[in-house]
Parts: sequence; structure tokens; C-alpha cells
Amino acid sequence: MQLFGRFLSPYTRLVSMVLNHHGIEHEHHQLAVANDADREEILRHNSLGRVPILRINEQDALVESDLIILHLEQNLADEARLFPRDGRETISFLTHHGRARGIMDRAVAAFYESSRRPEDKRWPEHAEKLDLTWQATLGKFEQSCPAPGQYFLGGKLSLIDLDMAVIMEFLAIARAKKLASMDLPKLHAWMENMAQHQLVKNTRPN
Ligand SMILES: N[C@@H](CCC(=O)N[C@@H](CS)C(=O)NCC(=O)O)C(=O)O
Repeated sequence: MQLFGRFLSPYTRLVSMVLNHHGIEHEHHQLAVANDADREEILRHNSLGRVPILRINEQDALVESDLIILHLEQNLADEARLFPRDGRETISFLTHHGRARGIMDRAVAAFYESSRRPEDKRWPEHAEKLDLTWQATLGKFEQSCPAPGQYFLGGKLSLIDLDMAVIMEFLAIARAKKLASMDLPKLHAWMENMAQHQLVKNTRPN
């Protein structure tokens, strides 16, 4: 198996964490969509020009991080899954995970809008609107944030914890001022502990 995409991409980082959590052997090719040579290779595996991509054999390359994760966990018992599909916690999981995905989408879009466009093509009002939406949603995670060392679904690690770790570190790099302007004592305390988790430490963007 080969994973394409770099850790600065929150979606790629999540897929890498899931592969590592389950001890699934794979090669990781750290390709950046912003680099022209890398992009050519990315386009060879995914004509959409996006990462992550998981090549699972000569013919098949999966795209869309959630679908990749569902594929990786398809034969696992529910207790072993980071993406639970049965059981009491499923609705809570889907509620949180969907919103965490939305924060990633909005923050990545705001980053592209304010930093990746030529200066004369930037639209600050739109970036501001995107920032306000992820900020409002992150504020809700502050309210439901567990104590340091605990997980969002209780005693068991799930994809929501990985989502939040990836989000907090991505925001600290790509939307630093906006993140710093928020009052998030519970999330920062939780994150201080989560930052020591091996999955987080081993996939940090450099
Ligand atoms: N919904 C996709 C989002 C993937 C995505 O937006 N990846 C970004 C990197 S963070 C990308 O490849 N952007 C390049 C582009 O949109 O041209 C997923 O979950 O995999």
C-alpha cells in the first residue's frame, strides 16, 4: 500500500494516523499539491489533483479520507474501529466527526483564500466568513471537550480525538492569529496531553 500526501494536509495526516494505529504496513510518499513536480505525480494517481490518495494495488487508488478509513477498517470488529459503525456511540460519533470535518474544510479553504492565491486575487471578506464558521464550530467542541487524558467518546480513542489533534495543530500553523484570538482553555489543556500521543508525535508536519 502507498499513501500519497504530506502531513500538513489534515486529511492525509488522519489517514496516516489510522494506518499507524492499526499497524498497517505501507509506504508514505510526502507529496505537496503546491509543488508542481509533486502535483504531476499526484495527478497520475488522482485526476482530481487532491490528496490523500491510498494506492491499494496496481489498479486501484482510493481517494476521500473518510472512504479510505472505512476501507482500512472494514474487516475490524467495532471495538477495534476508530470510525465506529454500530453501537450506542455512533450518533454522537457522526455528529462530532461531521463537524470536525467541516472545521477542516473551512480552515483549509480560509488558508487557501488568504495565503495561496496571488495577492490581487484574494478575497479577505470571504476568508473572514470561512474563519467565523470554523471558529463558531470549534467553540462548540470547547464546550464538549473532555478532561486531559480522556477521549471525546469517553474512555476509548476514536477518530474524533485524532480529528481534534490534527485540527488544533493545523490551525496553529495555518490560522494562528485566529486561533490565538479564541478563548479555548479546555481544548488547549486537552491538546497539551494529546500532543504527547505517539500517533500525533509521529505525524507532525515539519
Ligand atoms: N474531502 C477530501 C479533501 C481533500 C483535500 O481537500 N485535500 C487538499 C489538501 S489538504 C488538496 O489536495 N487540495 C488541493 C486542491 O484542492 O487542489 C478528503 O477528505 O480527502
